[in-house]
Amino acid sequence: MVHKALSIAGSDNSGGAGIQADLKVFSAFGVYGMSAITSITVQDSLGVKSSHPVPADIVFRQIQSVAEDIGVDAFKTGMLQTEENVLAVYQAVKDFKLKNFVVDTVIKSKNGTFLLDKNAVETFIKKIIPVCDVVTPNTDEAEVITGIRIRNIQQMKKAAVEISKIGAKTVIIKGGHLPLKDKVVDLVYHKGDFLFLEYPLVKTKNTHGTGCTFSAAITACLSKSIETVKSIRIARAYVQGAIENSLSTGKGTGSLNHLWTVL
Ligand code: PXL
Repeated sequence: MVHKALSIAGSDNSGGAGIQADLKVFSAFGVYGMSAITSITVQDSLGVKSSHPVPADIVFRQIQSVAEDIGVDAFKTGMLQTEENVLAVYQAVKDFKLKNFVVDTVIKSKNGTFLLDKNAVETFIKKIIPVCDVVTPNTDEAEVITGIRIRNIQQMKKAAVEISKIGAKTVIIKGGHLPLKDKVVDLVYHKGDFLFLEYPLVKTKNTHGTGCTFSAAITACLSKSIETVKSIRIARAYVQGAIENSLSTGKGTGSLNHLWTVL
C-alpha cells in the first residue's frame, strides 16, 4: 500500500529547504510525495535573494487536483508568503476535508528575510493554526504567535498551552535557538501532557532546512497512520541523523543530509 503525503510550501532552488527538502524526506520514509508550490524563492547557502509568490488560485488548484484525483493521507504547510495564499490553503483544507495536517510556522529565513508577509501573520494565526493537528514553531516563532518572551523551559510550557488554545491539537516548541549548553530540548504538548525530547547539540553550521525536514518527517509518519507522539519521536530521531550527517553545500549554511538513512 502506498502512503501519500503533500507539501504546500515554497520552492528552495538550493535544495535544502522548502518543497525540495520535503520531497526528499518523503522519499526517505518511502512515502509518495506531492507538492503545491506557494512561492518560488531565489537563494543559495548565503541567503534568500528574492521570493515570488504563486497566485492564490493556482495554489488552490494544485491542492485540489491531487486531493480529488490521488488522495492525501497527510500534508504539511511551510512557506506561504502571502495572505491570499494563507486563505487559499485554509479554503482547500475545508473544501477537500484534508486530514493529518502539520504546520511549520515559517515566518522568517535564517538570514532574516520575511517568508510570510507581515500583513499575513495575523490571518495565518487565526485561520491555519486552529485547523491543524500538529504545529512546530521554534521559540522565535512561538514568541510572535503568543507574545510571550521565551528564554527558559517554563516560558516554553506557557507558550505551548497558549498555542493549543488557538486550536492546534499538538504543539511542539523547538528549543534549538534557546541558550542551553550542549543540548537541544524540544517541548511537546499533547492532550494536556508535556513531554520533553532532549538531544545533544550537534556543532555544525550546516543546518539549512532543519524545520522543513522535521515537519516533513512528522507528515510522512502520520501518512502511514503512525500515532502522533510516536511520529514526532521518529521524526526527531531522523532529524538528528540528518544533522549529524549534514553536507557542506555552498559557502554558507549547508544542507542537512535527508537521505542519511540510505547511506
Ligand atoms: O526553513 C524555512 C524555509 C522554508 N521554505 C523555504 C525556504 C526556507 C528558508 O530559507 O527557503 C522555501
